[in-house]
Amino acid sequence: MCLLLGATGVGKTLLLKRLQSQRQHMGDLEEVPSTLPTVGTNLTDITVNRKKVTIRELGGCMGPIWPSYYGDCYLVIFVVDAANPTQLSSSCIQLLSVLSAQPLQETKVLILFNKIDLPCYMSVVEMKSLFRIDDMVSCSKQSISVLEISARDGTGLQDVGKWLHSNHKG
Ligand SMILES: Nc1nc2c(ncn2[C@@H]2O[C@H](COP(=O)(O)OP(=O)(O)OP(=O)(O)O)[C@@H](O)[C@H]2O)c(=O)[nH]1
Ligand SMILES: [Mg+2]
Repeated sequence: MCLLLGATGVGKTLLLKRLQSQRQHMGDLEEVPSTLPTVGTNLTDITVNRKKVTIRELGGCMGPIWPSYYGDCYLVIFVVDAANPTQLSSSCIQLLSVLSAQPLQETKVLILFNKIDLPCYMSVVEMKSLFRIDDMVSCSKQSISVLEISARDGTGLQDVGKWLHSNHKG
């Protein structure tokens, strides 16, 4: 099981819809699938290079009970909205608590800076320094990867697929 985590509105559900559909690269005029805030959880099977991966999105509003889902999970994708500076510090604290959770010590972690299609987004260099990613990587047991993406226009989603493919078990 892969857990998809992140504060509300960062784009987890849209990302899942994109990963589910075969066509991830969208032209400017194509429709963006609509999403509603996930109240509860959202279980989705996606296929990456003919491998089935089950992803469980936990709605951002479920933060207080995320830990009850940490049990049978070997991958974590943590999404951050790179165009929303006001949410950064709380996202950072959430990420630290995910990384320090006992059941998640053996997981592989992918941090996604999403919404880089927006004009005011922060670059991966800025985000890495604001999140002190280098310190996180050196202090955490998990193997941590970082990508910048746009679930809206499809930028970077191929690399998310590659990460899922190479870290997927069984
Ligand atoms: N511009 C832009 N908007 C995005 C992107 N990804 C998601 N959105 C928009 O952000 C809003 C929230 O997206 P959701 O996917 O519902 O967010 P979520 O993380 O699932 O939120 P919760 O379910 O409440 O935890 C929607 O209006 C999306 O269309 C992106 O890459 N770029
Ligand atoms: Mg959602």
